[in-house]
This record gives sequence, structure tokens and C-alpha cells, in this order.
Amino acid sequence: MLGLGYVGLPTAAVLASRGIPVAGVDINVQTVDLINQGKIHIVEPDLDIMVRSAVVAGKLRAAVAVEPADAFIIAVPTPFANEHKPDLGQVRAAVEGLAPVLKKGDLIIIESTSPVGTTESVSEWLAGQRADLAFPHQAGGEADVQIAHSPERVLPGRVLLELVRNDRVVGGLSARCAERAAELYRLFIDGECLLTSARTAELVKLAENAYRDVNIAFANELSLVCGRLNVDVWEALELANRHPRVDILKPGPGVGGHCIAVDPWFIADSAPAETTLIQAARQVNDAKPDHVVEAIKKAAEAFSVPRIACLGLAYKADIDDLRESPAVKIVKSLALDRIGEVLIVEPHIRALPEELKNLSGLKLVEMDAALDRSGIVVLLVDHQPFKAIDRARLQGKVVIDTRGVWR
Ligand code: SAJ
Repeated sequence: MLGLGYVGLPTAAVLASRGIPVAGVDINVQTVDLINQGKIHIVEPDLDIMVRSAVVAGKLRAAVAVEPADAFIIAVPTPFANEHKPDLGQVRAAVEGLAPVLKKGDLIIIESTSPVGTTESVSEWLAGQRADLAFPHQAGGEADVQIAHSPERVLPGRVLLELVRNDRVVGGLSARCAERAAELYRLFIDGECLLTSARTAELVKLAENAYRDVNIAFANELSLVCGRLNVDVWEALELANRHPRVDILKPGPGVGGHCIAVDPWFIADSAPAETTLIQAARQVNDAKPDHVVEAIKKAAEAFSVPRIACLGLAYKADIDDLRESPAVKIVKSLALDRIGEVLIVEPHIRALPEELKNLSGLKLVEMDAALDRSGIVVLLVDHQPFKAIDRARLQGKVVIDTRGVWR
């Protein structure tokens, strides 16, 4: 397993729990050391127990270098670089890392969300390094090594459940590639393996996340419309969703995470002229944090020394992941504009992230301290402890609830 992050580590642990020996590879030495001690570096329900028992049973171990294996699964990040261009550097590095140990009969699966055509590129990169082997883009079903793309589709917070239960799209560079990859997944999934081409599998994954992004953008746009027209957006959506063919997602402070806020750009980059709607959705969702900042600034005008409790920094509920988080953008903007003292509460982290830690006016505090001391309370993430706050504690304060949980 190349990449021991939010997808690679759970997948490695599930495979190991089925008795399959797994060597996990990661460039981060601390991650490797931690896993070898049976510990984990991310927050995900039940993952700690599963990793510990796999390590104790001797089925899972981690290292920084790739070693020979029968199957290689690549689950490294595919972020975007400048101007929303996909950055495949980590996939390429993983492929180059495994090329020297590759042998006839091996299987390679790319799980990292990738622009259409990436799996073909992987085959070409490998051929450049291993002229002694035949790859699928050259030899199709007769290739020495099989290469497939099977995008991960698990929802953070439910990873161990979804990893096993979800259907799996398995796209091969040839039919044989897809069949070999499906054989591996059938060892641990209860869902169905849906076989297709690698290009289709790549697009399917991007389409799923773009679909969600467009739906959330619609909800976010409606939240602005409701604000202007003095209608309660939560009530309006609840009622609209009672129609048997309407299912609008929830508005919020913006869309974060390393998937939904990123993947639609991979489609837009490959087909810029054809993606008006997908690009507009990205813009609507990216602009939402600014609307929240405006609402906070307006509320702050009523205070001589505004003290603002910002509840949550993660990109969504009950996880520790801050990547592309709208909450981070919002508190950063409040600090840069010196709106007042910002008391941040985030139960899943111990220190503010790099991009916030040197800004003045921001403090990471416990929930009680933040509620006691602030006149404005902004709910940015619907973490369980925030949902459970006794409403009496909010009395007399200006409340901005971006997730609609305190209605
Ligand atoms: N959000 C809203 N309103 C909603 C739902 C979500 O504002 O109604 C926001 C969240 O707060 C968060 C962002 O959208 O900031 C994304 O959260 P999410 O729960 O929608 O999705 P992710 O990014 O955690 O996981 C998605 C999932 N994709 C789909 O549901 C189509 C998951 O299945 C994928 O495996 C994952 O992306 C991925 O890795 O690609």
C-alpha cells in the first residue's frame, strides 16, 4: 500500500484483518514509526483498534521504501497546483518508487482520485523505466503487469464501514486488468465490483464528487437568496425536500476537504469549455466563506470590543481534517481584518495549524471558556459537542449558525 493516509491506512488495515500480509509505505517517517507501534495519526472511528490488532498479529507493517509484492495499491494525494491544475507529482513518485521492484504477474491499482487518462500515463511511465516488461498500453490483455484504476469512495467518518460495504468501480486498461483488480477487492468487500475501463472509472469518481458539489452550491445559493428575502433557508429546504423528487443538500459555510473542493477542477481542467455549471458551482461554494465573514463583521459592529467564539475548524463534523476547510478561511479572514478577539474551539486538534498560528487575535481555547467570554458565537462545524450545547448558554449572544443545528 503506497500512501498511509485517510484511504491507504484503513484499506491496508482491512486487508491485513483478512489475513493478507500488507507492507504499508509512506514518505513520512513519523507516520511509519507510529503505525509500527500500532498507533495511528488520523481520527477515524475504530481505525485505531483495527491497526493495532493488525500490527500485533504481524500482518501489517510500515516502511519508507517499497519492497516486492504481488499487488501494489497507490493511495497518495492528488491535490491541485496553481490555477487548479491537477498535481500528479505524488502518484508519479509512487510509481517511480515501485518500478524497480516490479515483476512479471504483478498488479498495480491506482485508488488516488485522478484526471481522466492518468492510468494510461502510469502505464507509459512504467514502460519508460522497465523496458524489460510489457505494459497494458502496449500489450493489452497480454501484458506482463496489470494496471487498473479503482477510485476510493469512502466517506471520512464512516471509512471502515464504507470500505467494505460500498460497491466498487474497477476500471482496467484491459478487461484482464479489471478482472485481476476485482479479484483483489473481492477478498474484502461485500459490495459489488463494477468492471469498466480505466478512463470511465476515472471520470465516474470525478463526476460523483462534482455532482455533490453542484448540489451543495445550489443549497448555498438558496441560502443567500433566503437571506435577501428574509426566509428561513432550513425550513424552506426541509419543505422542498418533502417533494418526492427533490433532494437538496445542506447549505453551510462553504465546501472543504481534499475531494469535493478539488476534484471538480480535474474535470474542468480537461474540458474547460464544456464545464460552465461545474465551474460555477465551485465559484459559488468558494465564495460562501466570504458571506459568513460579512455576517460576522456586521454583528461585530454592535460591540466596542467584539469577542467572537468560532466553533470548529475541521472541514466537516467529527473529524480532525483541516484541508481546504472553509472554517479556517473564515477565522483567517477575521484575524487579517482585525475584527476582534477570535476564540477558536476545535476539540480534534491540540494546536492551531501553521497558517493560523502566527496571526494575532486568534486563540485556541476550550468550549466553556469561549462561550463564557464571547458576545458572538459562530457555529462553523457541526461537531457532536457543539450540537449538544445547552441552548441556555447561547442566550443574550449573537448567534450565527452556519450549519442550522441550533434551530
Ligand atoms: N457539505 C455541505 N453540505 C452538505 C454536505 C456536505 O456543505 O449537505 C460540505 C461539508 O461540510 C464539507 C464538504 O461539503 O465541507 C465535503 O464533505 P462531504 O461529506 O460531502 O464529502 P467528503 O469530501 O468528506 O467525501 C466525499 C464523498 N463523496 C461523495 O459523497 C460523492 C466520499 O464518498 C468520497 O470518497 C470522498 O469525497 C473522496 O475521497 O473523494
